[in-house]
Amino acid sequence: MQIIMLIDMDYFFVACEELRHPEVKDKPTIVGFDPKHGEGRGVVMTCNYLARKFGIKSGMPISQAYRLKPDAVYLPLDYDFYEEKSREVMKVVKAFADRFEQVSVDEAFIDVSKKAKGYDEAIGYAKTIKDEVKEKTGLPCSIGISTNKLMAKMACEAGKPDGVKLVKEEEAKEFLKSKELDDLYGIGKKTKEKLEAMGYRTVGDLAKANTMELMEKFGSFGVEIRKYANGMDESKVEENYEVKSIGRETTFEKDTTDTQTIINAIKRLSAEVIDEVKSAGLTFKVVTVKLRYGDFTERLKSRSIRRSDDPDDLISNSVDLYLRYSNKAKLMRKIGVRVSDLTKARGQKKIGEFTR
Ligand code: DCP
Ligand code: CA
Ligand code: CA
Repeated sequence: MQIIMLIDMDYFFVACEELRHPEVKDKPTIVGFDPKHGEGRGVVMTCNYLARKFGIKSGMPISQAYRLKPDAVYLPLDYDFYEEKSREVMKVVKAFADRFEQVSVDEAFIDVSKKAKGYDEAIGYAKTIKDEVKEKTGLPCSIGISTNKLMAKMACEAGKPDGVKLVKEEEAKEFLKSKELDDLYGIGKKTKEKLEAMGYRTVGDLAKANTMELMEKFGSFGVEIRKYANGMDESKVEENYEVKSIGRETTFEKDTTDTQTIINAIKRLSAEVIDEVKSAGLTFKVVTVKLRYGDFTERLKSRSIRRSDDPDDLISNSVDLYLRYSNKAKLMRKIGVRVSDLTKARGQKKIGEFTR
């Protein structure tokens, strides 16, 4: 029997902030854009569980969060710091794994079939991992345990926060039955709407759905989600190496301070980046702009956004990063646009070999 675990950090960005601002620990706390007393634009990246009690959640406009809880603690995003913590966490987790696959900044699957024999041992092993992560990094996580990746992920969600949750193979169908369609891994908003239009309401309905009908509507993806609905997933935990990125840069013919010239270049570079992202079937989560001036000083500015493969998201965020952080008085020599934290559009695998 395979034993697969998913380790996912709890309220990750805010948990990282707690390490250096212990005073926010007992307060509803949000990492995201500046709320500017309710006038701010942009979104909540994440918040702690205290803030979630007020209805605040990831992806919500920061102005809405502010209306819900104006006296919460609002902290700006420091992606470099979270990545550093992420690396520490992953190093700890990896040491416990037979096979290790990081799937996002705060999440990794491990195959521990050789290290933990049977469910009882697996629970003890997961607790050890959880304690070790906490001890070495100071950060809380949750761990889902099952016999495949899908169910490990679903178990982890159910065990949050600060939980270790096992779903045995024989419990999988029952466990999934009453879940909402978009609670199931692989099903987003659009697929959910289509399934609902076909008369399916819950994951249990989908599990019994007519395969031919799903094929007609969704092709092989239909067969795949029906398997998921039955708790089945044959994908392996695949070793991966490092976070890769896709980027383009250009050097201006003549160093320039002209905003419009620079914005046009950003648009062109973004379009090229998106072409490559799409042809590889990927989505991205982090946008980085590189500004190199005539005096060879350089600025790199990054932002984490809602996962996307949309050119408009890339253009608006990279233009905004440029407008916010460039020194307009200096001549610009070179500009670059890069996306990272790449994931397969319909999977959640992090992809290697696309750096340029
Ligand atoms: N994140 C983001 N934008 C989103 C959602 C999340 O930038 N729309 C970031 C902030 C999160 C991190 O990614 O801290 C991990 O996302 P998770 O979905 O795992 O959420 P959290 O770790 O914040 O909370 P949970 O305890 O529910 O896992
Ligand atoms: Ca998390
Ligand atoms: Ca996560």
